[in-house]
Amino acid sequence: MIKNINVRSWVLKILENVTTIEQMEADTAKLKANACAVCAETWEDRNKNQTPHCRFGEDGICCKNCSMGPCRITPKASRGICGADAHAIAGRNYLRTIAAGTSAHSDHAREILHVLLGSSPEGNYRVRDEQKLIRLAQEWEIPTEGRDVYDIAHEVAETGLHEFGKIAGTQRFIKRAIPARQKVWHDQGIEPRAIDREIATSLHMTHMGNTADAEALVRQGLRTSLSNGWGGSMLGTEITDILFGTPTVWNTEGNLGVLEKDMVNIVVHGHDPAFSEMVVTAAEVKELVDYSRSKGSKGINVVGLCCTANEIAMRHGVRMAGNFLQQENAILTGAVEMMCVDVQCIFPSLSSLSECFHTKFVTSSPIARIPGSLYVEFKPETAFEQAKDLVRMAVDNYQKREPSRVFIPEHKQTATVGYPCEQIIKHLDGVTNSHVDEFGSYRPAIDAIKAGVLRGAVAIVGCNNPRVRPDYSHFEIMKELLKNDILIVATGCAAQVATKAGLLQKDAKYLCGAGLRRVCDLVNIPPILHMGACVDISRMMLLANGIARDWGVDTTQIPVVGCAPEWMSEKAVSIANYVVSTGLDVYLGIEPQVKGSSQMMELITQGTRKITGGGFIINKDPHELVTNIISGIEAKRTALGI
Ligand code: SF4
Ligand code: MSK
Repeated sequence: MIKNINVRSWVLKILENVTTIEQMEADTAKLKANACAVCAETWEDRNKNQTPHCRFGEDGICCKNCSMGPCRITPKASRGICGADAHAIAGRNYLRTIAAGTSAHSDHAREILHVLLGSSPEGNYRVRDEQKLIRLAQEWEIPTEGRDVYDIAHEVAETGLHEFGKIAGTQRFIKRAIPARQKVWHDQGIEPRAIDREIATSLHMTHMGNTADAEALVRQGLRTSLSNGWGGSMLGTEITDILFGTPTVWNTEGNLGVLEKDMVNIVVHGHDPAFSEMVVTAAEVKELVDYSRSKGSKGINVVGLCCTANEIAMRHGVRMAGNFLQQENAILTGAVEMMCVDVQCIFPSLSSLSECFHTKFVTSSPIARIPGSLYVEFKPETAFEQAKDLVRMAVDNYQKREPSRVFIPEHKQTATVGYPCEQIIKHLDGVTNSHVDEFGSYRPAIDAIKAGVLRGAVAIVGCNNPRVRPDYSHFEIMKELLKNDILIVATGCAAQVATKAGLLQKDAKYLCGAGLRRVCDLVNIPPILHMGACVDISRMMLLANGIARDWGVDTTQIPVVGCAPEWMSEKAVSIANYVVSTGLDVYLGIEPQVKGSSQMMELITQGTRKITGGGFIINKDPHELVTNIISGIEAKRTALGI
């Protein structure tokens, strides 16, 4: 009884400490006033101007794949000029989306591989996780005995780069999957070949005059997505760990309150840590810190946004300013001296918005050129010098800040981040000492699931999206899952919602059911495990694979599912497809743009189940979606007889 009273008072305390969506919205509204004061527009204004959205685009039934078109499917015109019907057009558009998402993650990985190829003990980029390098080299049968670390690193990089254009064979990482999964991929003809080949094949299949069969397009989508999840993204994650260290647990903070009134604020935004790591390191150089003090500031404050925030938070504890739809808000505080971006999820509007303030907006990659930005092409050989120049420029900009325009919302929350598979294993190992081999074991977690202490796990991933109330779906779904003893692993902007709300604190266990709370206590973890950036969803695939392996069943049987309540990017469509290909169901809060084809809707929700065992469940209402998730998990449990 006394215990229950304690828990209740803790729940009240935690609920008081959680930052609510209403509070986040109030901050945004105040920042919007800052925008109005300088006549700047934001995504809210542009969203209004774009509403209502084009129905043909929404339904995926507009084709502009040749110049006889664009062709749109209407009740009067059931086929395009070439004869393609709604199913062909929606299927082709869908496959192109997957190919684009795959290219983004994979090209990011290619860049990182080139950084590893150029790494040296005296250069800007060094090997930080030798053990992981050696393990990967051994996995790829690259000799390691008696060799210099950098010789091994360069051979690993070259071997990784071959995964993009190999003439024959399939992706090396698919051998990591449990045999049952490998068999599914083989039997269904969706084993991913070279990454570039899958992308090119997808574009070729969707060229005018090629595939018009929806199922064939969906199958190629699964295959292409696998070249991402078990190819490009997995390469990106592994090589990033080798270069910058495998993430460990850090305590940090999140939300716009991490910007400092009396410091030089630099925001790093995007995805490629090769850039942000250098900026973080440069900002710690004593000479630059002293220089910032000579300009009247109290020092240099580097914070992250979007997935870059996740990358540097879990490797350095750097604080996180927020997620995707918060990128303009950061500039609207009037307190950002510089925003440095690399690739993906960057609003081109940041450049004109920065002009309304003193903010320097710096682009750094030929992949993301934005008019009006200061373009400093980042090169591995000169990266550190370039980063120092940028930091100095930001410091010089500090005195141009207009104090009357500064409004930094107070809200920020503490967060415990950095749970890649290695950390999850280490924590589980600490409880039962069940470390069975070099990859460890998930048996303690499986035992908890079998006993019903934990009902299952959900990987919550993805962006936020003005089509729904930003952050709200994430927040509602997370709270409900925790209450129902369902562990959450999170990446990307979804993880940032948890950060902003305060759900990544260990004390968030008081919002959980008794079972999950007990697990959190025993294992000493928060109930939502931060696993990294969107490229790190490959870590989640290895987690699901490891659980299935240690359980002795196929991935499609375990009570583990994916959920993207507010996704928006092409990368997200590719991700959702590789999660389904891995055998897991994916619960979506935003409809994929294929509604205009009954065949495509059937294929993505039911058809893929016959191919991989997984499929989409789509529900725009977050409360209904979470009910769907819980019933899905319970159904898997029943099928397993637990
Ligand atoms: Fe129209 Fe066919 Fe050309 Fe598409 S490929 S634009 S449906 S004619
Ligand atoms: S940054 S892809 S908005 S998660 Fe990876 Fe966030 Fe989605 Fe971009």
